[in-house]
Amino acid sequence: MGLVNLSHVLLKAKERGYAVGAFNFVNMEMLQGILDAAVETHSPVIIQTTEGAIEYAGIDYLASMARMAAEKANIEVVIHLDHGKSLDTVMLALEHGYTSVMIDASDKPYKENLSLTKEAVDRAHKFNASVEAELGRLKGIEDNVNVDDAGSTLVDPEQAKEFVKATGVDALAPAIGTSHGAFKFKGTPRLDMKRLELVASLTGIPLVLHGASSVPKGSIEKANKYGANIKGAAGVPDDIIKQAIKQGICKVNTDTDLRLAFTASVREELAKHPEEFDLRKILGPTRQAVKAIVLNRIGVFGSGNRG
Ligand code: TD3
Ligand code: ZN
Repeated sequence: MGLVNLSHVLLKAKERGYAVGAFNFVNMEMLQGILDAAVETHSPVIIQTTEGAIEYAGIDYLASMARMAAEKANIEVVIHLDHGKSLDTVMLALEHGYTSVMIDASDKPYKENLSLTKEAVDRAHKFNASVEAELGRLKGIEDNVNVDDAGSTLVDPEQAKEFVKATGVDALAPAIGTSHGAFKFKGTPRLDMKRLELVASLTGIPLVLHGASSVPKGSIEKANKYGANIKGAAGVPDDIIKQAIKQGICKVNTDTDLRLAFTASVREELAKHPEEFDLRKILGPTRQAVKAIVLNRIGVFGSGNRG
């Protein structure tokens, strides 16, 4: 109960065949919406912040809100650094009580990724924190960086085996065809499940699916109805997520779905109540909209009553 590290929740998930949701937050309403859903369903939960979120809100605010939320929740909560790009950010997160960090050197040459990850593992394990790394590279808007087709590659399973052995990393994010953001597929959504299965069997550690948002039609329609202009959005369907969980995915990252629900709700509240300027009246329903997304995701991941 309360604050635990990533291995603690993922090893159980791997053994029992479900995944734990990792949800990004940048403010109090998002954090509360996520936690409310996890507590209500007795689900373990991973709350995560990117470097961009830390730049936006300040790590003191984010870490103290997250620690307080974890301590008072009667479920297992992991506080995770998402896409940490340097050892400096990793150390900053560890010093602020994060129980898990991602070192994402997937844009660097393989050898450099390996040595940075190994160093992050040595440092994080001294704090009893876990480490996630990435091999291959996802397309899309990743935090503040846009990775195009040419910059993206899928994971090499044999390399993954060697990487995991050499670094002692606790969890691995293999690029298998997802991308960050709201525009993941042009045609039929497809992931490289064979590659995923191979990585799972060759590495034996819990795997992480990035760029996993489902991009719900309801959020897009609501946003567009109240003034947004979002066209051609497509996410990962729930049945593909379930298949990926069967094949070794134990942590599923969701950010875009929360952003879409949040902004669609704000648009709706402002449009429906043009006289309103009490923030609580606008952001109260918005917090509920975030919660509804997380409740749905927990249902898909099968993590309810495992907290
Ligand atoms: O790491 N993340 C979240 C942060 C970057 C993108 O917003 C994910 O893998 C989730 O990606 P998404 O865009 O599918 O929610
Ligand atoms: Zn990601």
